[in-house]
Amino acid sequence: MSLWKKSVFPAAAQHQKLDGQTYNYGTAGFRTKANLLDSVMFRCGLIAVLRSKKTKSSIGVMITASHNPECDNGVKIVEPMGEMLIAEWEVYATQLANASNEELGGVIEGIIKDNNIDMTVSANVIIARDTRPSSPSLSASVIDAIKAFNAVYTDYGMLTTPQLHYLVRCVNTNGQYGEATEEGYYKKLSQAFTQLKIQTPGDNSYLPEISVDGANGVGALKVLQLQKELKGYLDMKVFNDGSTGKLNEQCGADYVKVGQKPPAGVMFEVGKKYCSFDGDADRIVYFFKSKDGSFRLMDGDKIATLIAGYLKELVASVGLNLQLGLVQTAYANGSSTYYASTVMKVPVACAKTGVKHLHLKALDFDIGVYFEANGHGTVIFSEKATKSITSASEDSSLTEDKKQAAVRLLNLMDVCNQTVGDAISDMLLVESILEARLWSLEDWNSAYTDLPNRLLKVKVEDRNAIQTTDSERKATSPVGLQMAIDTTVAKYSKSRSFVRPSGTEDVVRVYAEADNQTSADQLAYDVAVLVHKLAGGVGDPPTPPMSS
Ligand code: NG1
Ligand code: ZN
Repeated sequence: MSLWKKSVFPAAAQHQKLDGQTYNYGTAGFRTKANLLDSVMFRCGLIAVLRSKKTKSSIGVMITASHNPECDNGVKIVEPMGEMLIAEWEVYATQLANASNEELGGVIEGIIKDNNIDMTVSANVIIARDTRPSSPSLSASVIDAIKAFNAVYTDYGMLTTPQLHYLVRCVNTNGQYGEATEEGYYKKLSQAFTQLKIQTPGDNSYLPEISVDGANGVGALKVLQLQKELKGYLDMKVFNDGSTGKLNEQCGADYVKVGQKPPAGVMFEVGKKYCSFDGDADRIVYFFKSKDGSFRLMDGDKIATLIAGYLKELVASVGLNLQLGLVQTAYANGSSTYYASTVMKVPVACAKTGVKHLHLKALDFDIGVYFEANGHGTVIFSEKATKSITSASEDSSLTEDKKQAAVRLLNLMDVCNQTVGDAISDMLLVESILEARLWSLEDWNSAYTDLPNRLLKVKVEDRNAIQTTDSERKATSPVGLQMAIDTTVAKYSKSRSFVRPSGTEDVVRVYAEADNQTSADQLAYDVAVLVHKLAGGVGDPPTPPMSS
């Protein structure tokens, strides 16, 4: 018997797979009710060790269910450079998660054989978790697996998802990306941010103050930590900090974006700046109260265009030959795509939902800005971009203006968390740009006006009955659905609609936009009815919009 079996089998016996449960490595890992996840966590611990042996690098495991309700939980595996687990290994993770204890040995052997893994190579796993009550015991299940494989691990306790991604990259680059500690993360971001502030002329109308909706999650705790470093530079007032409310309940980026309204627990006042994080602080949206009292949202699309526009200007003012591009998903508002490509003249690419897809597409550019409309995104700089920005910032033959612009780019690069979307880092990035531009949130928001839109969910028997192509913008199955959607869309002006199975919930999502809200609502409803009819809807058919 192989040596590992002697310790893995008895440990696995303590983490039996539940009968009748099927698990899928979805848009962002495994995610479901927390009480169904013990065996999945153990198996993810096994996968992390195997991946670590295969890559001969440290691998991350993050325990969180992001914006989902507190009773849910989940797990994501992080690659050596801080990216999401590669697709080929998602398949292995899924096989392992669905293997009974009897099948487990065979599946592990298969993975070892397929990948030629040398089991004598040492492995290292880095673990962190969010604030959910179920997270400590699920994290313990991951650790059981690592111990059973006799591998090394570091448990960082409670962190935001992007902090864990950052740490994995730091460890694997021997500190080149930053110091591999939580303090190192604050240090890197705050140093770059304060440098940018020092460079910006002092006497201006920028408001160095922001109210942060922490979604009652881990982001709230971490903003308070960062605040210590940014005293006198940015005043971050945290509400929904977890001291009373429940995680993601009536608060957080998803609640604000989907409901297009402010979160609970906020004193919503004119003239103030607000932002909302999600439960694991990898998403952010901004909002404010306009003078007429209405709610205004700056979502991921607005954040992306703000960042891309500013970076493009800086690159041009230094005179660098770097290709900057924007990556969005089909959920990006049509107005943002038009504004980016036609007004800002930034090339726009469309990727499938899920940051792993956006991240991959962003690698095609020297500077790739990627954002989901829901506020999940970041900027990545290629090696070429990093090198040319760094050397320009040190080039004494450049004019002072050009050099200053290069130094700004360098600092902005350090404010970005290049491993994954990061609410804290994105907030600092946005604040730096608003200050440099002397923009209020009203100024920023007026760049373009969103097309009215609606997002709906439809319950069906098997959501995978819906198959899509063209970055999820067209349905290829069930037969006839896309044709019916096209006919419906044609009835409305400036309209667009698409459907896809969610990767994190057992639903089909329907998106629609049109030139007015009534049409967008009606179109979404019409398409939801089509999905319910043609794709095996369960329960009552969708309810018509209020206005009709
Ligand atoms: P699914 O459930 O696959 O639509 C949702 C979001 C994604 C992404 C993931 C991970 C929408 C429409 N979908 O995915 O953008 O953020 O959750 O958290 O917002
Ligand atoms: Zn999240």
